[in-house]
Amino acid sequence: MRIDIITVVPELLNGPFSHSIMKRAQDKGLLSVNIINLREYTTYPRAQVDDYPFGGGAGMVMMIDPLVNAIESLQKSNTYDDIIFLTPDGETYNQKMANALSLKNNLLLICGHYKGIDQRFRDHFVTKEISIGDYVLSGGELAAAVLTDSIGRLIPGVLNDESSALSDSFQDNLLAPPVYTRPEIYRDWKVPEVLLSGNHKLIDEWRTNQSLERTKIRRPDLLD
Ligand code: 6GU
Repeated sequence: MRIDIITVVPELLNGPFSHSIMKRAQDKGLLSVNIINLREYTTYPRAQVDDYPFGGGAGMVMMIDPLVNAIESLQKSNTYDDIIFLTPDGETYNQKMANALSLKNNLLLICGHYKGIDQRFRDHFVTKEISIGDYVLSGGELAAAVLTDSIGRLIPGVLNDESSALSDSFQDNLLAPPVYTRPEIYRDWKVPEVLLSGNHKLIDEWRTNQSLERTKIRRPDLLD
C-alpha cells in the first residue's frame, strides 16, 4: 500500500513513520509513505501557497493551483483510490473507516493549514473529508499521521501476531479487556487468578466479560 501526504510542513511528518510498527511496515515493503512538500509545486514568488480570502475575513486560504499542480504531477505515475482532505469539518474518523481504507492500494492525504483551502479544490478533487475528532489542530499533519498509523497497522503482515489487530479496542465495537504481565504480585496487587489458571475457555469468558463491563461503563454508546 502506498500513502502519499501533501503538506506545507513536511518536517512535522519526519518522526511518526520512522519508528516501531510503521518503520517495520515500510522495511517489509508492505507500506510506502511519501511526504510531498506543497511548496515545490507553486509557481508563485517566494513559494507562496496561500492568500487572503475573497470577501475578507481573518486568516489565509490555501490556493487551488499549487494543490492541483502537485496532484496532477503525482497522478502521472499513480492512480489514487481516494484523495482525502484532513479537516475539522470532515466525517469523524473511526475504526470502521480505518478498516475500509486499509483495503485500498493508493491513498493521497492532503493536510490543510491556515483558514482552510479554496472550496473549488474540495469540490473537484477531494473524494473524502475526514476529521479525527471534535477539537481543532493547527494543521492536518497530525491527523494524517493518525490515519496512516491506524491504516498501516491493519495491512496483513504488518503486525507480528495476525490476531492482535482483531483484539484491539473497537474492532468488535467493544473496548479491549485489561492485560497483565510479570510480576504476578506487585506490592499487594495480584493478577486476577483466572489468567494464571491455564484454562483458556475460562480466560476467554473472563476477557469477554471484562470487555463488556468496560464498554458499558466507559462507552455505552458503542453498545447501542
Ligand atoms: Cl483533520 N485537521 C485539523 N486542522 N484539525 C482537526 C482535524 C483535522 N481533526 C480534528 N481536528
